[in-house]
Amino acid sequence: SKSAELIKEYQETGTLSALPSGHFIDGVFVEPSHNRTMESFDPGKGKAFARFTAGDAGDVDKAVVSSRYAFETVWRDLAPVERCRILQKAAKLILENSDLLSVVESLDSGKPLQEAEGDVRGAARTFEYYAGACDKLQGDSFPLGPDYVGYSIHEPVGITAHIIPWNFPISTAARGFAPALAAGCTVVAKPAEQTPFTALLLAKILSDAGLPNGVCNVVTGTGAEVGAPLTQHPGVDHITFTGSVETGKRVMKAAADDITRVVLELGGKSPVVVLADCDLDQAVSGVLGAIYENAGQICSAGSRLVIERSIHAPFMEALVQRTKDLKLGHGLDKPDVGPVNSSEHLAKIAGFVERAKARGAKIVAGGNVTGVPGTGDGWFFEPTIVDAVDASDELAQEEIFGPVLTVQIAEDAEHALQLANDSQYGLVAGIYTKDFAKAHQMARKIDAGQIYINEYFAGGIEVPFGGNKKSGFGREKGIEGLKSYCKTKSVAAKIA
Ligand code: TXE
Repeated sequence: SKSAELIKEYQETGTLSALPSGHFIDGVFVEPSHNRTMESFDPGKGKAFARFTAGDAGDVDKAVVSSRYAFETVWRDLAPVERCRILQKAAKLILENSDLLSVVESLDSGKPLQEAEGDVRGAARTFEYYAGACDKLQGDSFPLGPDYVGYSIHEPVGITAHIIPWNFPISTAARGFAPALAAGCTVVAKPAEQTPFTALLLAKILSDAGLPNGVCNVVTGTGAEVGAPLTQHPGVDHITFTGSVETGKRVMKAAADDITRVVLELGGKSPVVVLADCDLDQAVSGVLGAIYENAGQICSAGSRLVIERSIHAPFMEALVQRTKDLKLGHGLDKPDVGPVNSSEHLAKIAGFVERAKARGAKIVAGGNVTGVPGTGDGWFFEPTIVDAVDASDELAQEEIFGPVLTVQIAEDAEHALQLANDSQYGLVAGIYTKDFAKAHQMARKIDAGQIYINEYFAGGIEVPFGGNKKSGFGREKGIEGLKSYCKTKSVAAKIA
């Protein structure tokens, strides 16, 4: 298969010839204003495998100018059905290029290849979903009586900036680009400096699908040199940011200067509430996937297990056993759990666990930085469980963003609800119980943007996604995600 060929090429040469170089501006790959590059690393080996362009404010400006011109001269006023056809074609081309996209995504982020393949299928599905929405952005008409006509239309907000993190590079790009383009907006994106390549490949695929030049631009580089000038650029009308709370605050402050619209998708410390009457096997599998998928580097990871005391012992026995059975490995070897994304991030995760050990924490699985034979100095952390953690402990309050599960024991369902809500974050929550009335009552009372009942990560692009409290605001995905890229204009006319 194509994947096997690509993996062979990487093993033999230490890089991939299909990697793009330069920024993608105005429909082509262009060299930067200053010829500087940065290294991108294979987290599974802890080794650089490619260089990419380190842009600056000058590159950002070119991309914004290109995006503005494309918006005003072609994309804004194109018939919605034409936008629909281009996005449909994009979905098809993403699937046709899925081997390349998946291998690059796995290599660059470290995530297991099978997870990267799922992300690429999800990206195609995102374009398919929003393709179908282009020509259904209907307004309302207003009953003003016989002497008036009143109606509303949804206009595109304009030039949209997308700041993308390293944990879901292609998924986050697709989740922002597709609704923005469907609404008639143009795009300037900055991928994370750890994972620049799939956003560039996606921009080229969109161009091949028929997207006019300048409608989707990608500028690579650091947060300080590219991200900050992009969020400060007066030509940008809307910012979609996914990342840390600290950077989110900076983005919001930059947006305030020009009253630029902003959607912030920040961190989480999401609870998985397991009640005594759950299906035990279903809940164990759910908790396992919630924390170890992408090595726990998911904003919506289920990083706190909140479990009723009466089933704590049998549940933990099963969970610890299955955690110990997980195989770590290089992403391209399709392990159960891959490396974490960077050496700095590995040190941050280890710091949380080392401090917990010093406080006498009950570590019942994992707990250490580790190696995988044949991977050199890859950045691996053992799948880890810390039991019986107090709600005030930093392990229960701070986002670790790694394969570390914090267990909090609840006396009953009421206490579980209280623990679930005891957080500065409010992104998602999981509930496992066979009692559906109880599940829905709890769903109403948990302060989070989305609730999963009996299947963590249930639902797809159809379901709005976003946070409460410090997890941010604004919603992506679903029709609500599309509306974020629209501004409503109402028209009222006297006709008599
Ligand atoms: O995030 P940053 P980092 C959390 C997670 C992680 C921590 C730090 O806990 O350990 O954040 O990760 C760009 N103006 N999440 O340092 O800085 C940056 O280049 C504009 C949660 O990677 O938020 C990158 O493209 N942009 C999370 C993006 O912001 C700036 C995903 C995210 O990086 C910028 C990632 C600036 N001043 C980390 N500075 C989630 N919600 O899923 C940086 N950037």
